[in-house]
Amino acid sequence: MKVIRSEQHRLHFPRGELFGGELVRPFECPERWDIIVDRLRVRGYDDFADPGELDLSLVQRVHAPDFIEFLQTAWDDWVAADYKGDAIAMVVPARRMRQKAPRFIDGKLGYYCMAIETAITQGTWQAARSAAACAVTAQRRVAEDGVAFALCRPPGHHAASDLYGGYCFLNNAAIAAEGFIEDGARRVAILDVDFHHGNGTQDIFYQRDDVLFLSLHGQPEDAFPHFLGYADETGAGRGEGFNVNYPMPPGTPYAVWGAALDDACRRIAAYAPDALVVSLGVDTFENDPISFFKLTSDDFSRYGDRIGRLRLPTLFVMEGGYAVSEIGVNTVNVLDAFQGA
Ligand code: OKP
Ligand code: ZN
Repeated sequence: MKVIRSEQHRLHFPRGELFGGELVRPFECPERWDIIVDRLRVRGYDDFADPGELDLSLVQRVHAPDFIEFLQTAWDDWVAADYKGDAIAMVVPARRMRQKAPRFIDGKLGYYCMAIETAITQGTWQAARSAAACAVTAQRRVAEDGVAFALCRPPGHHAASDLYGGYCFLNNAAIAAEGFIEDGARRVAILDVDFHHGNGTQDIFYQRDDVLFLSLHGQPEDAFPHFLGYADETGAGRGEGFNVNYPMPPGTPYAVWGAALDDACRRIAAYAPDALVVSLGVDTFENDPISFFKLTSDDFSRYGDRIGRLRLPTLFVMEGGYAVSEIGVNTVNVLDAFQGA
């Protein structure tokens, strides 16, 4: 299986993440990427490549022009305001406030932000672009090989058309789905197995019937992103019935999670998509420091096999996973079992 990855991910690593009222070392750290690469090599993956130049027209199909412009200029605006730290949003347009992008950077950050733990740094835009480029380059590879892995960092599934946050800036999986459609796919399914609800991906395709979105995640009552991901969010307009959420409670074991995955796989099979995008987060792991499901490392093999039995052209796009020492084993267990199915 071809692996598309870029060293440019290192350009994004904020000094701190706002967590529990403290600035802590970000959970979403460069070592995550290194440990996945190491494990891939151990397991015999040797077909690594850099992404090609990012096709901005695909990004524009997913993200609003003003949002793209904001991501490109936010750091320079922040520096021009003479701030010394990383760019962090502080004030957001909450209920009954005007939803209008202001001129000053503090206001812009809040306008485009869905969760303020996520800082923008000097290299954030370039790193986010490289991750999206990995997704698109890997997507094009699926036509030849039937499968590919985009080792994206930063992740993407919380990013909506005009929102960043939850460690995400550009929605890599959504951009890749648009790539499949541009290449002739009539239907694409996106299966989001990250612990967190893929609010950005859901929102981007909510009104569409050519992209089926399914997400297994910690229930919003208890889990980030808190304000989306309920089971009654089923799509709107032509998209009614093409959004499927499986919110699950704290302590969920594989017996329950795997049953939800099986239901999701049956729905995907019934939809008969031309391609499948898997938003692959491994923060469902029992020892993940910020999540509450109880999957074991062997469970990642179990579900990789289930996805493999769909026999669909499949693109894996890396999302979350914060148990850094086990992130490689868990991620590659999915890929190995997929290939062995
Ligand atoms: C990104 B991805 C938990 C705080 C959560 C943000 C989590 C972003 C997850 N107490 N902070 O979906 O893995
Ligand atoms: Zn996650």
